[in-house]
Amino acid sequence: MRKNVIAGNWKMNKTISEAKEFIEATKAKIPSSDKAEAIVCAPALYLTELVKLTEGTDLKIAAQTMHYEESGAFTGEISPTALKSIGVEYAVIGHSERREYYNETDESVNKKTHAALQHGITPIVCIGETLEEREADKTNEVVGGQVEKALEGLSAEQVSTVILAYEPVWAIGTGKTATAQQANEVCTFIRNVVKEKVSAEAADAVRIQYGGSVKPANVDELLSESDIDGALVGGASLEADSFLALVEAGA
Ligand code: G2H
Repeated sequence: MRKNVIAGNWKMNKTISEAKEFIEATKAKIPSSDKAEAIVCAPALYLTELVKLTEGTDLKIAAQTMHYEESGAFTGEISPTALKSIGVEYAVIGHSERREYYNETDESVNKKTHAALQHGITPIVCIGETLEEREADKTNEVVGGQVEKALEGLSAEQVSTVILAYEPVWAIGTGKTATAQQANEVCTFIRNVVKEKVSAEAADAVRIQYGGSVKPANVDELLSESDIDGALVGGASLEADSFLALVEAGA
């Protein structure tokens, strides 16, 4: 049985006091991690402090992106080594906003996925099609290509530990959620790509989240689908009560 992963992606929101307040309000209420994994993807600036605040709890802290090199002249970037040194265990890689605004490519996503795994960081690898691509009937082609490239060169064992996040770009922050059936259809397709390109065991083990306007009102339906193993949530993860409701739904 795959364990659900509920991850709140705060994006570029919250001050440090708001971030700490949220963690204090939620950390003791997270169900034990053998039921579901609960993660907050926080702005990089707060990671050190939030990791310390959540020590010994079932709430985990993730970076929203990272570089693939261990160190070097990359002004403003954060390395996997640095993340590991402060105890960060997860990193979002290739979110569509980073693909759109910061030149993230399938190639850099692949390098970052390798780097994360080499440093013991679980990558949450985002994939998803635009509205234009969906309307042109290219969803499988686009998403399949992204999955294949992201996982290129990884062993089946490594792929088993990756978290994939299917986020149709047209459903992000727009209030338009894919229906549970639409979302599951693509997640099933993704699992089949992993089966074909990697192994049946890896396909069975890999967790696939859905993301895009997930909220307490629609999370149960999404999580009841056979190939959806959690959610990557932006807007609805910013309030403590709403985040806790989402985590409860996944547990
Ligand atoms: C998709 C999602 C979180 P939202 O980006 O990754 O955001 O839930 O606001 O659509």
